[in-house]
Amino acid sequence: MKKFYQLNCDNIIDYVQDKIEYFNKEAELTCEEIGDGNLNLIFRIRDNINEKSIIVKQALPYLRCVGESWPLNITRNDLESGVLTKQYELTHGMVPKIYYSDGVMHSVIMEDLHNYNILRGELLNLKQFHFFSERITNFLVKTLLYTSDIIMEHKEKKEMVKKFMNPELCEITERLVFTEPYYRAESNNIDSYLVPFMSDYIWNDKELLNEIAKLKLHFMNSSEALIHGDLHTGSIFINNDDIKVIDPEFAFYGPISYDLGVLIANLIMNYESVDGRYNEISLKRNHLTFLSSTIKDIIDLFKEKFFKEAEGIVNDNIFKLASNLLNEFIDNIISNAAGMAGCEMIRRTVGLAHVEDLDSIEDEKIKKMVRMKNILLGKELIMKKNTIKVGQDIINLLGMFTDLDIILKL
Ligand code: SR1
Ligand code: MG
Repeated sequence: MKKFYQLNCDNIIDYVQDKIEYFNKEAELTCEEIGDGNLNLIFRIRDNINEKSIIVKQALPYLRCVGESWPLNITRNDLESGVLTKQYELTHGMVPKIYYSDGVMHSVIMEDLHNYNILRGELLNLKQFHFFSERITNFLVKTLLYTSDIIMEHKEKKEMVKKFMNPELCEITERLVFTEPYYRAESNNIDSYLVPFMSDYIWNDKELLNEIAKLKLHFMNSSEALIHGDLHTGSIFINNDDIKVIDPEFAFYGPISYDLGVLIANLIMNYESVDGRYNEISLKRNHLTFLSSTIKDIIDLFKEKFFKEAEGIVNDNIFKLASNLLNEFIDNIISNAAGMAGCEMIRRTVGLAHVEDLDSIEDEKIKKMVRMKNILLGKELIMKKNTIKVGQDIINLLGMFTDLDIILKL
């Protein structure tokens, strides 16, 4: 009877050679632990002579960034392999290829994207990718529309809802994105100067809390499509002509707006942080122009592609007879995506898990201002979500708190 054991650099080479026929049996392989994420062990196994490598990802039985006090079921990696397989098929390879999925070791052996870099890091270095909005909207439409009731046979879709139930990882999002940042919870990672600010602008704003609660219920109760569930800029690999989306461990049947909202939020946070990390005006301006057109295009291209593809193949008689169903469905996605983006921005500033874009700003005074601006912008997106219809509506909000330092006398 085969048993689970934790992989490490001493035992993993034998494990890999036993499971896949990828490397020559005599090859001299090296192992490097490269995981710095919040949840898993990740290793790169390489044959330096033949320049071949693979990645092994193994689930830990607890939340890595919190410790054993937050236990997690290790079977979550099995779900992730299932999602990657589905997304690979739907997108013709926009996610890493799986070589082996191990239901005993709860590990996945997959393609190493060694000639790609993480998008977040590239954006932090002011790199621009003008094809990104086109590609990521293809990924969104293929993975979301084609797993939804708009196109799928309804019983088959319900089987998928069952197959991709992911209660533990959903609970992390429900707590860390939609609950704990909105009161003084112990899990929050908040600098003391933000405590009175949060009290004034967030924690005591009952109307805002009501909107956030509604977004949480929407997240929990809308089995619209097989969503990625954590589509931030650290979940996307990129090079000069291609992207790959990784890490769908938070995937489940949820609201389409969540993927779109998280992505937009992370691009906005990069936008907000540019001022704090660079001085040269033309360099900054150029990057901000690229980011704002990317954000705008993602919304507009998503709407256009989702509608066009759905219109041709919608699968349900009443859906076909309805006069405006698709337009209304897409409009709701865009409004809710704005709200989801607002929650992601607030939680990445004061919640348990932050983003490098904001935290790496060295000048403390500028960091304080950027964080406050980010929180207020997040709030605007939530409160004005019903007015967000097209990409430009989000861009119009980006300039709102330009003079925050003057307003708040920082
Ligand atoms: C405790 S896990 C923290 C965050 O990391 C993941 O990437 C998700 O965004 C999660 O909320
Ligand atoms: Mg991740």
